[in-house]
Amino acid sequence: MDIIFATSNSHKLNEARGIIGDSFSLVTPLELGITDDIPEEEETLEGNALSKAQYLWNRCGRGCFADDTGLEVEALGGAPGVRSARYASDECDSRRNMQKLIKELNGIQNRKARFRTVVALIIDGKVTLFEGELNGSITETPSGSGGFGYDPIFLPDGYTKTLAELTSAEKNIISHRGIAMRKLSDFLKSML
Ligand code: ITT
Repeated sequence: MDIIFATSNSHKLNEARGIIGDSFSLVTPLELGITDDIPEEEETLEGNALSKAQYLWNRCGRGCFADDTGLEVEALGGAPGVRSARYASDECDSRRNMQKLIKELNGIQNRKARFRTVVALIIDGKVTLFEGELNGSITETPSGSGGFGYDPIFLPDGYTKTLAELTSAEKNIISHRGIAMRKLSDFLKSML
């Protein structure tokens, strides 16, 4: 079964293929020749995931899903949250985002954080949401070269390595996106 994953983030696509790629063939908007900048202007992860999936559904009328993920830092009242991609600037620069976060947490003892992913699926016009989260803490310096985004400064609870020091398979087992995507995969399989 073909399903469209409404993302322009190749790291996410690789992660999703590693999780549900055995059972479903994931196609991106770009692979379908759609180069539109899909809007992401809502105030919640749910709202953004839904608006991205809805955009694709309106454009193609084919089964599709989108995810929106945010890093929520307890001492910062849940920031950067829904603004994780553009925390430091509009350029979505991961290195600058991490630098800003480390600076904001300078001298703060409570470094608790969580990644939260919301996936919105639309099949036959019907919407279903799935969620996953990963608890951990923000390190004082980046470490590791795997993953993407904030992975080098995120230490999952119970681990001594950052997400960027884990293999992609290890990250997928515990990650926010891994959890949400496995729920999506189980749901899709139940429809076959
Ligand atoms: P699409 O909207 O095209 O899917 P995006 O990069 O904008 O891609 P999100 O809005 O979901 O993706 O994610 C916001 C940011 O959160 C993203 O740019 C990363 O900096 C960060 N992020 C998301 N998932 C992450 C993960 O698994 N590990 C580390 N950082 C992550």
